[in-house]
Amino acid sequence: MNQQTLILIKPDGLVKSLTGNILTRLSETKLEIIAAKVVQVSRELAAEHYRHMKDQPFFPELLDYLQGTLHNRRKVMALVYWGDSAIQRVRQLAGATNPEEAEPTSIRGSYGRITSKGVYENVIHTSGCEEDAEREIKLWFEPKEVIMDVYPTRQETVEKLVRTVWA
Ligand code: IDP
Ligand code: MG
Repeated sequence: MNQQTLILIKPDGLVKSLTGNILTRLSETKLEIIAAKVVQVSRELAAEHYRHMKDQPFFPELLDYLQGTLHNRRKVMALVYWGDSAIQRVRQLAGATNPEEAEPTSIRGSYGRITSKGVYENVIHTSGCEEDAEREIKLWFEPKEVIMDVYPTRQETVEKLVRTVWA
């Protein structure tokens, strides 16, 4: 069954120059990239993305981590991959949440670590199920940024819209 899944290359992945390695690993799946961009993550976006972790003691550090303040690299790369069993296949390639428990050849097993502050720096995020994927893709991307019609859309008329265009 074809599915879409959100992947984030987290700031530790970018700081360690792992983008190429990670995309190469992901390309082995033969899944298709249907959206990609670099994002400067606001506190609000980080908190919404990780809202299921809000009662964890490490929640503030987790937000610092996703925002890139921990790594002095304030960006993440966000991608949507599409294809057969995309969610499960990318999760498998990513490995377990705890990088020390992740299969050594998985992305997290190869490149992740546990910091002294206790946050798992596990290099990538990848959606856990279809419901999460839908919520996360809609949180990170606008419909026009995704090149396939993965979820229903509607038209909205916006008046007096001020937007930045190239000068
Ligand atoms: P997932 O990223 O494998 O889906 P989640 O349980 O959704 O795992 O956790 C979100 C993120 O929070 C993880 O990727 C990891 O960075 C961090 N995290 C989760 N559990 C722990 C923990 O027990 N200690 C430290 N960090 C954790
Ligand atoms: Mg998760």
